[in-house]
Amino acid sequence: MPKIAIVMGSASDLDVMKRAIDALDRFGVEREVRVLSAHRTPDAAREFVKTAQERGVRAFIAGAGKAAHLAGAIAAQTILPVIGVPLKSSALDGLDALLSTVQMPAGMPVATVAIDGAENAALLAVQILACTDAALAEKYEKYRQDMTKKVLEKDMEIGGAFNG
Ligand code: RP5
Repeated sequence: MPKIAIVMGSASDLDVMKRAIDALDRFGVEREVRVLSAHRTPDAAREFVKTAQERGVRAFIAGAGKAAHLAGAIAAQTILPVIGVPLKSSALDGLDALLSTVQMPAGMPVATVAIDGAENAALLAVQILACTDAALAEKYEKYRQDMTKKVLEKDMEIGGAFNG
């Protein structure tokens, strides 16, 4: 079964990256979770990426803070899609990680989500897999419909309370 690899630069990133793990689990998508750093464990990170496709990995989610090079370093080693999650783990509130992750040079894309946007990273990964998995696409459609329904219920509730 196709898998998503979730990689984080430090164990201290887990609280936020857990949102990606939980979202994949909600859709029943298989995942591998690793703590690997572009700076502290470059050889292990490279080995993990180089062998990922043969294990069934179809996209990476990479979360890192500060000088966040993890997503870009992974993208440099694979042609699988890489989704970067800039994390708020510094005095600069994640702006450092956002710029480090999003400002990739031409020819080397990383799909960057919002600061701490781990859940959206997982949803995007699900959408990638859903392109070739009809059952997953159906689950995703249902998730979207449920979300729309909830917003419209709130519209009724709040509109009802304030519009007389
Ligand atoms: C980054 O530095 C990690 O992704 C983490 O967000 C940040 C701090 O790491 P620790 O010093 O807490 O291990 O590389």
